[in-house]
Amino acid sequence: MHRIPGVHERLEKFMAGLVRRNPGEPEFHQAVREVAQCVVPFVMAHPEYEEARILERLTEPDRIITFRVTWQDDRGGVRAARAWRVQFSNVIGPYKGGLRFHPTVTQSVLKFLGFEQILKNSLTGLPMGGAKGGSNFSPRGRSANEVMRFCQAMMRELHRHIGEDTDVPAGDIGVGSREIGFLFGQYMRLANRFTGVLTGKGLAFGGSLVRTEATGYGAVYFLQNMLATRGEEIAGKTAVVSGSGNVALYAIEKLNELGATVVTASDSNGFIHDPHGIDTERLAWLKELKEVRRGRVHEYAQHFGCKYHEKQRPWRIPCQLALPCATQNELDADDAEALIDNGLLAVSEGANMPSTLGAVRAFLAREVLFGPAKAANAGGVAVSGLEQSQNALRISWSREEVDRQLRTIMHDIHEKCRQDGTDADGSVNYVRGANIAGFRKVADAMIAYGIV
Ligand code: NDP
Ligand code: 2IT
Repeated sequence: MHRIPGVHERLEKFMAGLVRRNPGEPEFHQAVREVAQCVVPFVMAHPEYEEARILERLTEPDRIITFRVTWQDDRGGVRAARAWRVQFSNVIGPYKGGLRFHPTVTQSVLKFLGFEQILKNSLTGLPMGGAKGGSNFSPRGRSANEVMRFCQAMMRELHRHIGEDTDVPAGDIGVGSREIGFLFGQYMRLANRFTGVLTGKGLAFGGSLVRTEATGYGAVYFLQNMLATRGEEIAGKTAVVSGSGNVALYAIEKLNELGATVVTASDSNGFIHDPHGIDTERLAWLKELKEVRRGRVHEYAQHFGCKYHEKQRPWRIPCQLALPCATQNELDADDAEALIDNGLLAVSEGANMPSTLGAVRAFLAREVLFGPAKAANAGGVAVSGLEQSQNALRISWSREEVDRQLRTIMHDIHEKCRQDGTDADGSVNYVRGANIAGFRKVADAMIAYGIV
């Protein structure tokens, strides 16, 4: 990057301006810096992007809708939460991205997620813009009726801003098929229209086969593609996975199917270490625990007699494959060094921005195969895009057909990363590849539109 004179100054000047314009938003600054480190030299080498001020325009959301959600708990108490929809860019398609319900949700978190989503959606090759939304509402410990009332109250405002050709939300942390059902039911009641306005829907009302599995499966397909560049495969390897939600569970399922031994899973209270491996039978138990009983991961350790490490993360457990699938900044530079010292070969990010900038730097410096989130976890939104296509065509494709398309999309994303990320020595920097390939398509569309 330092080959072009003035790159460092241009990057720091750009970042200083961004930080000044967006005070108190550290996650957003972090996500933009990761992209800008790769894109600034590229932009400087392409005056048309520089003159059109693409990077400055792309880091300013089209709009942010903020609203209050008032709802009633089971005891009749009145509750108020804050909700957002960050409509970041619809340059290459209608706004698209998930909704997150978690007490840690802030405008900064949703801006980082919405910004990442622009480039991720671009990489899928499907016509989807970037957005994200959610609320600081905490679903933990709430009854199904409370969650339903919250979803209905949120949609009372959100329905004005979304539509199948405008903005199509989906799930993320704390928003799974149950919440999408509540949100969709309320949208229909308010709009009196049955359209593909949300993705991740139930199979009975327009959902796509393989959407539930898509993010986890896709992260493993991406990992397979990266390993193949070094003549390696998943079979026989030990994998460490964090999280125990939608992404983690189906990453574990696919890793098992391909012959890896997955030895960890976690939640925000700690992780379990099961040297036997979370095999098919144990995974079925874990899925029931998380998806049906909505229990905690420590119960797995009690049931199967393995170790539970309270308030710790799983990165000190030796492995060749690491898949962070819980949340942002869950893996720092020290964790990265520990993983590398223990023989790490590859990382595939199931979660969004799970590795800190220091961790990413460590992985790249030590030539670990590192699949960044916007490439590695794009399978989820890609199958959301396929759900939109099926809804528009009013048909449903088979499991085999959707899975085939998912594999092809992950393979193609890997190829795009290779094209834009191959260094002089032949190694691939997937961070640079993903950022530049994702950026170029959006930038070219912006140039075509003129000054808008
Ligand atoms: P879920 O709500 O299904 O699961 C989230 C998991 O992460 C849970 O195990 C949860 O534990 C843990 N977690 C959440 N917040 C924290 C936290 N602050 N600290 C530690 N652990 C935490 O969400 P998903 O599996 O859908 O999402 C996981 C990640 O994958 C997120 O980064 C999301 O943005 C990303 N992602 C999701 C996609 C999807 O299609 N669902 C698509 C692409 C990316 P606990 O129960 O204790 O909160
Ligand atoms: O981060 C993500 O890509 C998602 N949560 C999925 C978004 C979607 O629209 O399916």
